[in-house]
Amino acid sequence: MAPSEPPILVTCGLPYANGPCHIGHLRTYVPADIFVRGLKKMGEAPHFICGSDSHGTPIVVNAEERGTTPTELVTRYHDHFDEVFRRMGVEFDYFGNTDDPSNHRRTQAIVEALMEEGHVYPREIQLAYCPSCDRFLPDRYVEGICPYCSSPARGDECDQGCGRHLEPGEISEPVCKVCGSGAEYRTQRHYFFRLSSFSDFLVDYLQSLGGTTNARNYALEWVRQELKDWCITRNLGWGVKFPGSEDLVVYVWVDAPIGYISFTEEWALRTNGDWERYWRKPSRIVHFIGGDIVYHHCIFWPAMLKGAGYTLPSAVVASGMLKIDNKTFSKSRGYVVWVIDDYLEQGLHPDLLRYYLASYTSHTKELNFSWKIFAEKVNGELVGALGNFVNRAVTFTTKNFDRAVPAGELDPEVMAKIEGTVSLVRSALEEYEFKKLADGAMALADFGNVYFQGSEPWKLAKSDRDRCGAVLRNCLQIAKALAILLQPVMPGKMEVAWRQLGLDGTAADARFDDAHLPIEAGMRLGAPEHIFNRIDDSLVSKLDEIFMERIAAIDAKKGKKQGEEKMGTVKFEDFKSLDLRVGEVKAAEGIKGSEKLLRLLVDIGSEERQIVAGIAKTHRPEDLLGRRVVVLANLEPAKLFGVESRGMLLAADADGEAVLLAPDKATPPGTKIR
Ligand code: B3M
Ligand code: ZN
Repeated sequence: MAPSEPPILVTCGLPYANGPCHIGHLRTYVPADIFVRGLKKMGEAPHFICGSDSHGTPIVVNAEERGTTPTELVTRYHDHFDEVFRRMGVEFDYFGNTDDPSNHRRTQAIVEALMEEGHVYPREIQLAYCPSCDRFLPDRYVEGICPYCSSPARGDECDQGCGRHLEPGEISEPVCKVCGSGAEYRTQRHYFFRLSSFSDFLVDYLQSLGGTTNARNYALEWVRQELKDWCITRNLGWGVKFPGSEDLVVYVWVDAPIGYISFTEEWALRTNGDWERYWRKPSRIVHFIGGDIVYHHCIFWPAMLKGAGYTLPSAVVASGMLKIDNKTFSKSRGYVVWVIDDYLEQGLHPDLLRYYLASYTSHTKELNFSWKIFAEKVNGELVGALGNFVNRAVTFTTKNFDRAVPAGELDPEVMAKIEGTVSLVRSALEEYEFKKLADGAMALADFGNVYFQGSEPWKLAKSDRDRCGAVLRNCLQIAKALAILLQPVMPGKMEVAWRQLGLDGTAADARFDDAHLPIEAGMRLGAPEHIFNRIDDSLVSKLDEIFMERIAAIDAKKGKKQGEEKMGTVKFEDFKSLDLRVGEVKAAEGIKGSEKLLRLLVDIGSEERQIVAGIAKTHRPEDLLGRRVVVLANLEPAKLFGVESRGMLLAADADGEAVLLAPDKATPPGTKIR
């Protein structure tokens, strides 16, 4: 393929190599991958670059807490992200690491260039210093109060209040995060980037910046206010050494975006490519990022590039936020879906999630993820509309035309619909509107279903075989167009469709313009098979349960902490109101869809009670038969997984493992406990 002019480079915000990949990450990476695949379908030859962000204090703090080294930690998560991207079909041309020597070299070269041009200067500043640890406290090593809004804040950002980036020395009432002592301010020499002198340049630059309006507009608002010079050094051993200094490294937000350049160099080295075509000469650079790092990409980064004489990005595409079950995404509160454990390892196909992420809402709006909506989208849209249409076309042709594409005219109406969809998809990609792309293609699938249904080929098969053949050829043409148009979103599944249609080559290699190339009459189809499978209710329950359990475990931990802090006394009367009895387990079985719960029948003297107990992970049903247990018999009834539970077994909670209580010698069922 002839290289595009100007050459196109697409990048994704670099994941911190500091923890596992969750769906929030994919909200940026999947659309970027769709964009790149879409460009290829338009005949462009983009390159797609990303890598791990390996520096910064959170990584050092995390490594210390785990008793490991930053290098070890970073390597582990680098490999993890690399694996996730491969498995999710996010195909970078190069996935680098900001701790690689090439990034150290490129960062130092850029900082030196900025110094030579007078854009970097030293200044004495007051910095938080911990007397008992005997060290300066950069960024995450210090906590305190936000000077702007008085919320509790971290050293580098007001994470719980106004969300501002905090410069070193700004935080009030600093406390050392390592030992908890109050920190003091001490003077130290640091280096500043003269951001204030880039205001006029940035106003001009941002006005013509492509990408999504959210990025451009926020950035313009900031630039129109006052820009402060930016401290670009830190007292830390981990990072890129600041040129000419022994004890300073550059701030992580300097060397992280420079990764985009050094990864391009690494890619060029391996492929005989030319990195300067992208970064030293006119090119089209498109950055996909999360909506929370617009400031860094639209203000710091272009100013640095301008100051050091590199090519400026042409577009910044910022994704909207993610919600889980309509709650704000939060790892610490359990509102998170981990890509490997919660999704891929549950046997779910990557393309289903890719489709969800592309089609749920506009790229810049808030996306809500829940397993229920996931199942609805898969069952209704992918199985019900798309899969069903392709399957009907292929199966019907197989049965009635011996698996060969029938002859017959292609309907002008069908061809116009296909052409209209192709141009819609192209403009969707130009606008970074992936929902528009997915919806447009799905509307073509709906059109196909209506066309098939309305033409009644099952009747024509008997009454007018030629017309029947023509209808099917039109349907197969639509199916081919769908496979091409949706390949960027669902690359794996659309190859399955492609093979069934018996087409040459791959859906990946086909261009959008091939969508209206007539499908050849007489061509043999592949064997029909369902492209998508229904997600059944029990799977949804199971996935939901994993999620709910995580939240419950976190809440329980918090509750336990609080409980331990203020466990008051109860009156004997209150204790006596509990109907506690010895019981005997008469029957036990699992509950469909739940990994944790067992349904038990327990003899409590007066009757046999149905009780649902969360002990499936620790107890096999057959081992419970005949066992004596302690039952709380007057607990309010509750329904769990649709099964009524009337009572509760008492168990010790040994770090989440249930240890059942039992009388210490033979005691008849129903015996009261006092
Ligand atoms: N590592 C991740 C984030 O803040 C950060 C991105 C760097 S991009 C150069 O979302
Ligand atoms: Zn604040």
